[in-house]
Amino acid sequence: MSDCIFCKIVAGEIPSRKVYEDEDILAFHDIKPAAPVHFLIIPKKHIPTLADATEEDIPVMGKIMTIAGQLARQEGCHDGFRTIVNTGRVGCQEVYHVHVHILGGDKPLGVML
Ligand code: IU
Repeated sequence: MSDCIFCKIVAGEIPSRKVYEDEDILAFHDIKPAAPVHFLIIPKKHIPTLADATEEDIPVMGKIMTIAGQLARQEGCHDGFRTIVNTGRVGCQEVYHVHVHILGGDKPLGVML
């Protein structure tokens, strides 16, 4: 989608600090980190919210969830992390391109985002 900021990050039109990339997904550091480790994992395909994901998105959404632990460890989360997906107005979603927040650090993280 042309006016989607995360699509622009995927296209390389806006720079990001990449954590991981393959043909289906991109992971990059959040510009306003809410924890010592805070990055986002997104599908390259524009899916506005988790509520818009369909059966055809099962492989990419599954990939995001199954690579999360590997990327979190790679970024220094050796004793767990939080995984957050904000969805829609009530879910306080700000960017309408589905993304999984990965948050971690040394100390347990309270309720956030
Ligand atoms: P939310 O789940 O939609 O509420 O969170 C969007 C996140 O995207 C938020 O943590 C922002 O700091 C982050 N973000 C970003 O990393 N890069 C950007 O260019 C923009 C938002 I706009």
